[in-house]
This record gives sequence, structure tokens and C-alpha cells, in this order.
Amino acid sequence: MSSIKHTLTIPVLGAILTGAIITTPASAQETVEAVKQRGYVSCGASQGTPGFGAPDQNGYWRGLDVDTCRAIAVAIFGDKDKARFVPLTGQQRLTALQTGEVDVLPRTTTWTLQRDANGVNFTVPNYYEYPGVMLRKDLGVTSAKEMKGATVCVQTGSTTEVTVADMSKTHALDLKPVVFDTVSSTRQAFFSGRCDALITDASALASVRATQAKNPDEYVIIPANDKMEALTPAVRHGDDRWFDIVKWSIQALIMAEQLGITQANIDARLESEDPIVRRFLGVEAGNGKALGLDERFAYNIVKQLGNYAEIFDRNVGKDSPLKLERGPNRLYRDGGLMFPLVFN
Ligand SMILES: N[C@@H](CCC(=O)N[C@@H](CS)C(=O)NCC(=O)O)C(=O)O
Repeated sequence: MSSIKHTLTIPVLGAILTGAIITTPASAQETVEAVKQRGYVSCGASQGTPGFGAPDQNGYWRGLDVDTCRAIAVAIFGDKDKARFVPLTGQQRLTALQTGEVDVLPRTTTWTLQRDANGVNFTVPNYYEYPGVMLRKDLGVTSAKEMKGATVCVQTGSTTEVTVADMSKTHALDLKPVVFDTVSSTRQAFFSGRCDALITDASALASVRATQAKNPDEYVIIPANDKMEALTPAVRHGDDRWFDIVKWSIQALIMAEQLGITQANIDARLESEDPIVRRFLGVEAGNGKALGLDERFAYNIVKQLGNYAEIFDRNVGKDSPLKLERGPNRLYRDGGLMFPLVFN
């Protein structure tokens, strides 16, 4: 009896002392149940950055962030198509997550302290990237330090608002941000000459240049600074089970690459004697049960979507129009930052 009293009173007292509001309604603990009842995962999505998230000509959503969300749908339903995509502006995205409009936000969103502290939990980075600046080549600018007095098209609700202010201050550039609400208005303004520069994640700029510039060769992309950011799918505070499911669904993609398991060889690997592979694929039970998922959740994810390398290559890498280098998005053993955690 006394131990029950102890566990009940301490957190409440702690909350009173720190002034914290207990913001964990019962419903927030049940995202996975709500998702199952609804029949699909609701994914916060881009307003259209091919390679990361955009519908194709048939309206089918594709991209690295899209596949990340499809992996979660596979973990829960065994079906990559049990995911729907809600296009959100930079400003809307975190509110949409917090209010429950979307279950997860894989949308080129940088893991920052203030976002993290303000109602969301970041899961596993699915892309590492520097902020970049795109300019017309004929301006002859080769470094951010040469951008004195430039006007910069920026999207509101993006880390790049802070980046522009920091660049301006650090290098005494007197930059003039011109702020827009939506992705399309920001990009249109840049291409119509309203600004000298467009700022966002360098890989998103590569996508914009390749898919939206009339003459891609007329533009150059340079780093905005030397501070890499971790673009990381987020969930809302208050539901640890959902947080775990999302984390380990993304981890499954990275671990599959580490283990050399691909969409093509996965069925043969079911026969593997390697205990790590057997646990990962659910041949030996335990991981699925621990997460409340099918024992084959990781098998299903890789079978339907491929491993992280396959997803990268298909959407933004060598098999895509963007042809981006793996760079920091290689596995740690190849010199990158992608780090698989232990599956047992
Ligand atoms: N990673 C940065 C910037 C990412 C970002 O949201 N960029 C804007 C401006 S291009 C955007 O909306 N991009 C994705 C899209 O909707 O297609 C952040 O988290 O704020």
C-alpha cells in the first residue's frame, strides 16, 4: 500500500514543484489503437519536394520521408499502402502533430531543442543535411560570406529563418529575409526574381533546382553554414508506445542495411543460422511481442520497402533523378552517421 502511494504522489508533487502541467491525456497513450481503428497511419507530409515527399503523376506519394512513414504502416498493418499523407506548410507541421491531425511527422524537420521541448519527441534521424542557399550563377557568389545585402526567400516556421539571421549577424551581411507561408509561394518568388537567394536544406534545394527550375544550370547551391542538421521524424509527447514503434520501424531500415538484408535476398535470409539475423527477421520471437507488433514487422518492412540504402538510392540517390551522394547518410561503418541499434 505504501509503495503504491509513493509512486502515485511523487510525480504529481514533482509537477507542482516545477510548475509543469501534466499533459498526458489517456487518449494520447493510445495512438496505435486509434491508428488501427482508423485503418491507416496519418503522415505529416511535404507540400511537394520530389525525392523527399511528393505525389507522382498518378497521385501516389513517393520519397524518402514518404517511405519512412510507409515503414510504420507496414509495422502496424503489414501493408505499406495503409498510410495517408497530409501536406503541411512549415508553420502548420508541428501543430498538426500536436493536435492529432497527423500521427507522425517525417517531413524534412530538423531536430531542435525548442521543438523537442515544445510538445514533440524526435525519433531516429532519417537524413543528415546542411542548410544551403541557391542563387543564380550569374551573381558570381561562391560563398555565403559574399552575399552582402542579398534578399533571401525564406519559409516561415522553418529553421532557416534563424539561419538567415545568424548568417547575417556572423558575417555582417545585412541580409533581407522575405518570408512566405507556403513552399510554392517561396519557390515561385525566388524563380520570378523576387529574391537573390532561396534558403532551405541543401538536398531539398537540389530537388527544387532539378524539378522546378526552367534551366537548372543557371543556379548554384552553396552551404549556408557548416552546421549539419538531423532531419528527424517526430511524434507528439505522451505516448511512449507509439514513440517506440516509430523508432524501431525506422531502425529496422538501418539495421537491414547493416545486416546486408535487401528486398531481393530477404526470403533467403530467413534460412540464416546467424542469431542476429534470425531475431531481426522474427524467425526467433521476442522483438515483435515487446513492441506489441507482429514478430515479422522488420521482415515485412524490408520486404515491402527495402533497407535504408535501397530507399535512399531509389528516392534521392543513384537510382533517382537527384543522384545525391550518400555522404553523412552512410552507415557509421562506412564513415557516415547512420547508426543501427541492437535488435534484442
Ligand atoms: N529542415 C528545416 C527546413 C525544412 C523545411 O521545412 N523547408 C521548407 C522550405 S523549402 C519546406 O517546407 N520544405 C519541404 C516541403 O514542404 O516540400 C526545418 O526543419 O525547418
